[in-house]
Amino acid sequence: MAYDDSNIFARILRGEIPNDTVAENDHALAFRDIAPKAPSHVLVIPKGRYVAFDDFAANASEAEIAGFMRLCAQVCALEGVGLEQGNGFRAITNAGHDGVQEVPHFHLHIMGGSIMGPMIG
Ligand code: DGP
Repeated sequence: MAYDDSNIFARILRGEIPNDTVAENDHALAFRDIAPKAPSHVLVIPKGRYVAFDDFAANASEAEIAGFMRLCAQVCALEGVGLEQGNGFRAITNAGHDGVQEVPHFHLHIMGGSIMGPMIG
């Protein structure tokens, strides 16, 4: 699947749509999900044009991957995000049709603040 620059996260990255940013670095942006599924629900996205996890893992540079992962770690430790108590969290990514991915720009959901329900359902 080719990357589509009109997707909502591309528009957020271009500053066309407001977002509740919690952290940012050169390679990635972390912001609160508009429809949270947990008391704390943050999305981490690369700033590069990657459709889904497999595209990112295969094609992103080492610097982009490191930047993305470091921002994830920062989100989990950041005061005020709701995960910093150290009680754990769930990190998932949906990819493609079977993964029921709604937004075709790779993103990791980081959720916590309460005990998560079953994974499948
Ligand atoms: P999925 O592609 O299925 O992994 O889920 C996309 C997530 O993105 C979903 O939890 C809702 C969230 N979302 C969709 N549109 C917006 C938006 O405009 N702003 C924010 N912050 N989140 C959004």
